Amino acid sequence: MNETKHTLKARIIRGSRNVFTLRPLEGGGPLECRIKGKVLRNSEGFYNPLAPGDIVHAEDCGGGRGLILAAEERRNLLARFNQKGQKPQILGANLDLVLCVTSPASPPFRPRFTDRLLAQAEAAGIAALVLCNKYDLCPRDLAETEERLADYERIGYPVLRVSAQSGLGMENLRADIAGKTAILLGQSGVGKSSVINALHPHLELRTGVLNEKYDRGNHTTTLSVMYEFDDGFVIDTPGLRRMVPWGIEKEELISCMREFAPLAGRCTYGASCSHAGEAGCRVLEAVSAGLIHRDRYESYLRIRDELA
Ligand SMILES: Nc1nc2c(ncn2[C@@H]2O[C@H](COP(=O)(O)OP(=O)(O)O)[C@@H](O)[C@H]2O)c(=O)[nH]1
Ligand SMILES: [Mg+2]
Ligand SMILES: [Zn+2]
Repeated sequence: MNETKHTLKARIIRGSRNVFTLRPLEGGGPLECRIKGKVLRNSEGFYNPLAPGDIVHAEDCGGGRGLILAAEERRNLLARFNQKGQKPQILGANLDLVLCVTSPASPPFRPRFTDRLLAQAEAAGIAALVLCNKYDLCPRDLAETEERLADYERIGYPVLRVSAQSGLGMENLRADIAGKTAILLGQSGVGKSSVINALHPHLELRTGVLNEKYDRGNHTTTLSVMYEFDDGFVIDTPGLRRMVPWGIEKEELISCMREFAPLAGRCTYGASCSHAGEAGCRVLEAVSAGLIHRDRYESYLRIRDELA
């Protein structure tokens, strides 16, 4: 009888590869948990068995400690291929929105990183938007940034131009993530943690890339952390330097790139076209006609090269 009393449902809010912090769904203090037994269903083959947003059943052992008994089926998950671990790493689970964070400078604008994030979000079936932070900076190349941001809008992604530093656009962001579980992704230094601080100053998250350099090689710095608010959840992902997509078949890639997707199967060589130079390729025609941005096409080729 006592046993059922101590079993609860909880949300993963952070974790390494074997110790996790859970928040009981019915509220109350967090629990530090390990997994009972060796493996969890739904988690085999991953670098990390659980990620923020996962819902688990746990046993409260008292003193703020517990044991994870089982994980619920995920509605969706966002992962990348962890090259060091040679396994897919779950960045977040049960997500409503992927915020692909970028900056016009410091670090330099890298739209191809954003393309990878967007493709992974499409593959996972999760809504995504482009969040251009540091919009207070006025670099010489803002024109280049704007040209690509406009293209993201053209192909159907919402784009938010914000500054965590000046507060520009933060109210729009607040409105877009209200009531949702959102994940912030982007290369190191674009301001993911700063954006969360700007939304919720009391959190005082560590910011700056120096820490990440210092912590290089430390597993915990490469794993996600969820922040809980009255009006939703936000997941921060520290230390993302590379974004190698995972779980996409080569032939499926064009379906994960929005403006390419309608052309799937329409080339002369049908589904076997690699869109890399074949005659009668609708994708190449669309690039020539300006319907697919050359940079996005370059992203396509590079991602495709990395897919198994
Ligand atoms: N000028 C400017 N700097 C920012 C802005 N947001 C963040 N930064 C700075 O960029 C650096 C990296 O920010 P951080 O939040 O740690 O980036 P993260 O690695 O993506 O989490 C820090 O030095 C921040 O102070 C912004 O909107 N404008
Ligand atoms: Mg950070
Ligand atoms: Zn083709």
